[in-house]
Amino acid sequence: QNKVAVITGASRGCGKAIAEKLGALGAKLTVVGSSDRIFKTAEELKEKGYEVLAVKADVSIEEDVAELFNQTFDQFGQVDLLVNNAGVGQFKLAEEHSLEDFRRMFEVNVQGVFLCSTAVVPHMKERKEGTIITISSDVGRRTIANGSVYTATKYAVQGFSGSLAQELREFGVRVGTINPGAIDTYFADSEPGLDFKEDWLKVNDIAEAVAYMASAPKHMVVDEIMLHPLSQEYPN
Ligand code: NJP
Repeated sequence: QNKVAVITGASRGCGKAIAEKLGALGAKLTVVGSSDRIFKTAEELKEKGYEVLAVKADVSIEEDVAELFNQTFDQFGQVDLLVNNAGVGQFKLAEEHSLEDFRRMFEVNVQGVFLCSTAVVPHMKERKEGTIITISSDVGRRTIANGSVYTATKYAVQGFSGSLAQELREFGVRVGTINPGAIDTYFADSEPGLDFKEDWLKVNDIAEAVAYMASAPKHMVVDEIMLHPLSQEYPN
């Protein structure tokens, strides 16, 4: 209630569902996306009665990230929750990836998490409260064929978040990751609702996990939530 949440990659997929869930719980929302789609999503959220700031920003660009937090502080005065959700993925054999594929996945999935997190850390440390949640992946904890570079980005994010959690614990700031299996979204140039994705996780499953992690009592940190479609073989 009355908390301020910044959600990256909120124009569609999991990020939009996370914004809807947090809005329904009474949070004020900064929703971030790299395309104009973010403004349409923000309008839909406003129609539900939520207080929303939409910022078009690429999380991999330092100036964009600075600007998104400047606008958030101007409008809401604080940040209680950062959800690092923006992410991109390409799936093919390692030798089929170009250096540009590699760079882009690391820029968005890793550099973006670094830039957004470090932009808000001093503020959270000063207030001695705050939560940073990163949507990582089950492939941040296991390896898969045809996902070498994407997997590498999510292992990197696990390392970054784990270390950050230890640095911020004494300041009362909580850091955790959500590590899902396959989710029915637009991810990797797909679209939701295709027949073969019928049994996959739904965006609301991820939104519920974020809400649980973010609303844990102050003395408690949920370090990690791992969730899979029941139909998905795991770990490999
Ligand atoms: O993907 P999608 P998901 N700066 O494609 C935005 C992880 N995950 O919801 O920029 C800012 O439907 C983009 O908006 P726009 C995955 O790694 C997924 O599935 O306007 N925003 C859109 O709103 C990721 O971390 C699966 O085009 C940027 C959103 O990000 C998270 O879940 C499995 C951006 C992506 O929506 C959400 O992905 C898994 C940028 N540079 C982990 N680039 C899965 N789907 O199966 C993109 O284990 N966006």
